[in-house]
Amino acid sequence: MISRIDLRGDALPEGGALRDLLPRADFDVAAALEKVRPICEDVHHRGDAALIEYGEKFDGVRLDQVRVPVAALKRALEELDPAVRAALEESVRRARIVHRAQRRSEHTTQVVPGGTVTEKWVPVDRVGLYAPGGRSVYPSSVIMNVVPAQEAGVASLALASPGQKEFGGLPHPTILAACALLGVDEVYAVGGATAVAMFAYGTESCAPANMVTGPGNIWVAAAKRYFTGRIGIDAEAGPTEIAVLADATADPVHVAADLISQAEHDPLAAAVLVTDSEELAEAVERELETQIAATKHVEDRIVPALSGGQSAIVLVSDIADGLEVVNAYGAEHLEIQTADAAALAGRVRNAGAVFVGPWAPVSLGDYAAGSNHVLPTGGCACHSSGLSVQSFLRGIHIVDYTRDALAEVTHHVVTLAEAEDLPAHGAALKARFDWKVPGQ
Ligand code: HSO
Ligand code: ZN
Repeated sequence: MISRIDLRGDALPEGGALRDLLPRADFDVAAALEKVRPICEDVHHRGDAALIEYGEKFDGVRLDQVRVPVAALKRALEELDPAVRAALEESVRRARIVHRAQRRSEHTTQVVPGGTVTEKWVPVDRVGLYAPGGRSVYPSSVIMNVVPAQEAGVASLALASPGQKEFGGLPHPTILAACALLGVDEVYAVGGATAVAMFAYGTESCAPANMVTGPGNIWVAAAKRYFTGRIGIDAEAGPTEIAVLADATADPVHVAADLISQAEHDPLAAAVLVTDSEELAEAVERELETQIAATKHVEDRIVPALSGGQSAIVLVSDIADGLEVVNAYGAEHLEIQTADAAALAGRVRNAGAVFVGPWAPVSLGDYAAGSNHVLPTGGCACHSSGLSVQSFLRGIHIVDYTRDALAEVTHHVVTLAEAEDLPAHGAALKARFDWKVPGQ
């Protein structure tokens, strides 16, 4: 079912050429952008009326108002299964521990006597979070977005999630319950690209946000791209990915289970095993067949994900080559299941998150490791990080110089301004002093 790519034998190609040999899902955000643009502009011009019309068209629900009443949030929490509530609470508790430790403190550097630069960290004023509906109702993702924003000190947080027919047009009750648990009471029954447009432009019911985060389908990714520059975004999240770097010591039962765990998300999800052991590859192939027979979401997601061009077993000559392959791939999630997993993990350069050894499966990170599960996909791990407190902060430099400190450096500023043919820049300093070129 899963294809093989054999990279044993010749030396591995370098960088980009190696990346081109590796599988990856086709996620064409640029094409989706053209379809999303008129919808976003419609929300801009017609506000809530457009949101209500699109809700009817795309989600099949006719709303009187897009804002979810606070009473509905409270009710959802009251009616939540107590075991689910306890698990969500534990997930929140662990995520808070990790994200609280990420908070940054203000730092002042004395550059010269009388001249300081202070770096101050200021949270974004207002953030819009998106939580998908349909196939992906993930209260855990609400936690992973809300906790870092709250720990960063974001004062205004709103969440949007598509209205669902079977819940009277409200978003899924576990999404509402997660919001109530986290103290988010501004929730909108709005889905997909229209939710991003609502947050970007604002409507009669919803004030505009400075930033939009949260997972979503290709339409959400396209809307985020459309508004980049106007608002901040976390990332254009693509289908989920797991790569496992494993040697002969790995347990094929664990490896197969972990590959299936992420294939379960989406027919476009990617599961990639990189190994130097043909025996392990064969055992994992057998295990995949056995375990798939006993799981859910088989035909609609797992089989297409594993047999799609985005998934593969990659055979390498040795684990050093395996490390090169996973670094070239830059997986959203990377598991290391080798004899020296911790040492190898320290040599990983490109991955959204690294899971070390047999007792740290990706599913742990999805729910309860304390780490964030909103991570860069599609190879973006080579330039971006997962969601964190830092994602919601802006660093502002505060420059404070005395007269003497400014006087001391004026000749350098004037020289550079003249070199750039910008004499007025230099004049702005000279105007403050009875200034002559030193030594003349
Ligand atoms: N693995 C997904 C997150 C998730 N898993 C939510 C379960 N629920 C992307 O990191
Ligand atoms: Zn997952």
